[in-house]
Amino acid sequence: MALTLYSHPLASFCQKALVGLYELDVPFTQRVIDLYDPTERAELVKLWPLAKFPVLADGARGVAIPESSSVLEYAEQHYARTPQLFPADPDLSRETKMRDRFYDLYVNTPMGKIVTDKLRPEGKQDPYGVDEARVQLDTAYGVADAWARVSTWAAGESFTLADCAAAPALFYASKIAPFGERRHLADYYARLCERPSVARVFEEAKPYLAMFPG
Ligand SMILES: N[C@@H](CCC(=O)N[C@@H](CS)C(=O)NCC(=O)O)C(=O)O
Repeated sequence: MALTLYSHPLASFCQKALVGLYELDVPFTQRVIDLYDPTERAELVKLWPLAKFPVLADGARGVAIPESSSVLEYAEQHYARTPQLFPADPDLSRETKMRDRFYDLYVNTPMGKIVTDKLRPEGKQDPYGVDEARVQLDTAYGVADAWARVSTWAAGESFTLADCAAAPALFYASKIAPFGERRHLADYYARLCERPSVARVFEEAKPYLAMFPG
């Protein structure tokens, strides 16, 4: 097996893939890509012209898989000993995929909008877009809080793909928009932080955290 994950320890979607790969206990090599380095960026672009990571390259099968959810689906299908992140039950499977989308699109994405606005050149900020993102994030917190009131994990009683998405999204989101009165969400986040795969990913990000503009 020759799996290589093109990623960066600080990048939230890469952290999602890392949590899942650690959960699955799939051996892989991490190729850390500095997107500001033209040579390293070109290496990623060769695999995925959109220059987004994570990308999982499988030398044995000659494929490169972009998109964090697809990376984990591929790893589970081809290399996991038992299905873990993708429930077999059709209803639970659909719910897991929906909640994975939810954490990517309504927590991670607005969080990214708020954070990256700080990196824009002077005069190029988008305060209206940031306000919209803050409203969306707050609404999403309400939804996640209601889910966490009745479920141990993001989509039921087992740790799934949706938790891989939730962990880094909530990690960064909580730094720029605290959970406040959302007690169930805060408890869920605390459970995530105690999960060994998540704790490992957050620990690996620590040396880079000074670069986080939030
Ligand atoms: N939908 C993609 C999102 C990937 C993504 O946006 N990754 C970020 C890092 S967290 C990235 O590559 N950013 C670099 C850029 O946008 O230039 C996924 O799930 O993998």
